[in-house]
Amino acid sequence: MYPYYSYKIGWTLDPDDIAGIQKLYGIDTGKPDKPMPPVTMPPNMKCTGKFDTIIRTKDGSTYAFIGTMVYKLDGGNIAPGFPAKIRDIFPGLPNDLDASVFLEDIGSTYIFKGDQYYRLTNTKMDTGYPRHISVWNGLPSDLDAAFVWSGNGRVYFIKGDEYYWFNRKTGRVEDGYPRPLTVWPGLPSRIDSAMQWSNKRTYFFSEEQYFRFNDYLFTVDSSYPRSTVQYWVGCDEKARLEASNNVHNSSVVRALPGLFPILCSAVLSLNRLFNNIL
Ligand SMILES: [Ca+2]
Repeated sequence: MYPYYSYKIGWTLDPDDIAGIQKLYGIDTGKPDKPMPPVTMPPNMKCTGKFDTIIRTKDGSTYAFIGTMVYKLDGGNIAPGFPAKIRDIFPGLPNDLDASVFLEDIGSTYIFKGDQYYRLTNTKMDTGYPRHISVWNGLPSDLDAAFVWSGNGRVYFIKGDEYYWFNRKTGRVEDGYPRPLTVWPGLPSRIDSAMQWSNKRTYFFSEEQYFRFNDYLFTVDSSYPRSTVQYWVGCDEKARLEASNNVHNSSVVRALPGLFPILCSAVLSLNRLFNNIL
């Protein structure tokens, strides 16, 4: 892998480059990537995209928490029975959560509030929780967000305008942290929630907007921020049409024969092509 590429006729990528691209974007199947389509809120619910925190669970589900309520985002629609009270879906979990992170290798979801944290397997609280946040040696209480960055697999926590790398091997916050959030180009000064989604991309949520991070260019993708309400909560028809157009555009690009090897030889252009796909 090199920091810079220029295109030459007949030149091909090294195998590790191709493997890295396919890890991020998947192997080309000739089919369009499926964007996250807008979902429909019940007519009696207020439409808001400001999440306290958003998580994934071992069974592949995605949940967004807002105050006392939780939304399950299932296959592009709100799952039957949602939005629902947190206490009804996640027994023992409090309202107004701070931050959360899913550790895929052990299948556990960790949720933080104040100076306490909770460990869950899917929606079920594991025995012996909550515990004090001091178990996470070096982390402060009252966190804002947490995530596993898809670029290196490390666990990061955000509080205010600073972030922490929690080193899972040593069991403590790494020396030299916290560092300023400005290290992550393109992110706003305040993050409400963050998540590595099932597509292995890392998303940051701030107020009513969200940002998708480009792990190769190490900055926010150029067509972001976008409206969380439109693309994740899905309250208006405009967003639905835009998502539909993105599927169509992706189909046209992917249908060109032999295009994928050429795209592999121009990594920066490839990333731009994905800018319109959620
Ligand atoms: Ca938060």
